[in-house]
Amino acid sequence: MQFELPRVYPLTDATLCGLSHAEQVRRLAAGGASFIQLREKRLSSRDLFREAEATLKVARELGVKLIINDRVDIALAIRADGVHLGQDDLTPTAARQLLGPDAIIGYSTHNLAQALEAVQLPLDYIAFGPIFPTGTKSDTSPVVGLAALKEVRKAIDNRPLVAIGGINSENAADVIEHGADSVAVISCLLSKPATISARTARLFEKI
Ligand code: 3NM
Repeated sequence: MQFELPRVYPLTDATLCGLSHAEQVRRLAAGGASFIQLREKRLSSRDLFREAEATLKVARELGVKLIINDRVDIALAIRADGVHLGQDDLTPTAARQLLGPDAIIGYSTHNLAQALEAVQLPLDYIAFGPIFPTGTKSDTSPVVGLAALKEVRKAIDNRPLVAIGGINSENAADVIEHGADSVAVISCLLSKPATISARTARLFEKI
């Protein structure tokens, strides 16, 4: 479970930008992204499997690590680099058993108690959010804010910490200052498809 989180961790969103996940990976990688999460909640398992397979092919060509949101079965079937799990998904322990020691496994937490619990789990990174209000996810937990992020940083020691929710090029440096190793972002990179690569590069420059 040794890997270095890049400062910028983009998640794909086909509804928001209207592009295939594979094309999003191309554009994000052109801006410098090397670690990307495929996040897709609308498709049937069959269609998601096909999309994910096509996306992984592009990711491999570009040297990008690809993580699948929620779906351990899809990650396993396509041999993705790992999975990102929410509080209601298969447990990290079960996912680790299925995916093995080399898979990258991340886990969403939304309060200090969940983050502390996560320290005991076989994870590669802990995500915490939403840091700020976000319009991208409708069923988010309450906004946690920067002070809580700082508290989580202290509580989880040097565990890799990803901040998510409402992060953009204006507030990202502040988020890093409050203890995040990486910022996970959707709308600040994908809301305008023509500028995905440029926005990604700009976010890297900011942090
Ligand atoms: N998870 P944006 S917030 C997917 O708090 C997701 O766990 C969150 O999108 C959490 O960068 C969020 O556009 C949405 O705000 C992030």
